[in-house]
Amino acid sequence: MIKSAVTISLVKEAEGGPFIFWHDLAAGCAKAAELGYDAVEVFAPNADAIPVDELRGLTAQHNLKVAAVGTGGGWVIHKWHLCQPDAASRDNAKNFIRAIIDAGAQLSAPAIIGSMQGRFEGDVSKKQAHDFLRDALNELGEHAKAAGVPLIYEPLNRYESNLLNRAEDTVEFLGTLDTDNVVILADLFHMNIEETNISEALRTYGKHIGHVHFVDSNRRPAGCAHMDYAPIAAALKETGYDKYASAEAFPWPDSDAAAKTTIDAFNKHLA
Ligand SMILES: [Mn+2]
Repeated sequence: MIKSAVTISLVKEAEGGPFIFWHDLAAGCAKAAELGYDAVEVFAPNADAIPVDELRGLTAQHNLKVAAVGTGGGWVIHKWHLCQPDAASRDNAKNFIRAIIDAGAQLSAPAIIGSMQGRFEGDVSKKQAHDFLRDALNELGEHAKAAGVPLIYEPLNRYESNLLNRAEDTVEFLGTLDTDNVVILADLFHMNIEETNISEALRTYGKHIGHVHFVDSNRRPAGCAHMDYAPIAAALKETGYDKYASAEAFPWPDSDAAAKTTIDAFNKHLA
């Protein structure tokens, strides 16, 4: 059975971004539980800002899980990523992610590498960047394995990264990793931009899918644009997907309405 989740951002610098709830874990968890969500996905500025004990208490109180934790603060706040030309910056990025893997693991929540993957540009060739990404995913994937959680890698659309945008390229790249602990985040917004056919791409990912960002084509909540969810739901169910569909979308028209719209779409298509 696919489970529902909703995002809570604690990152001041990310304001205006695609997260449903903002800056208040207690209020976000209470609303998520009231609407019937299974879990929350938490985006914090850094590992130390993930309040592990508070989250453990809130999720226990509301019978929720923590679906995943984001790592994008390293990019949004520090402009670090895994494909920068100098080793010191790449190490900063890896250390930042490693600490978030450890914090999330205390809540059984895997970390997501999205914007921290970076891009190739300047003196860094595409091949060099893929080598940097491969090394980082191998190292961090094994680190996550030792902590008891998978590591989630999120292919982004072409306007956010030029490393891996499409399912067929991503699956081929996954085949070159030494670790078996990296899973894919299928974000329907990114896929709508890049894929010829979203449900076919989900079948291409198949067993590699470890998390879904459940959102509409314009990054508003599911049900607010022209995404066709019936074939998407069919493809996910066909692959046996049983992890989270998480609302990572703009809080449109406001946080509470966005959370309600998404859980209604989840119950209609994915439950
Ligand atoms: Mn996403």
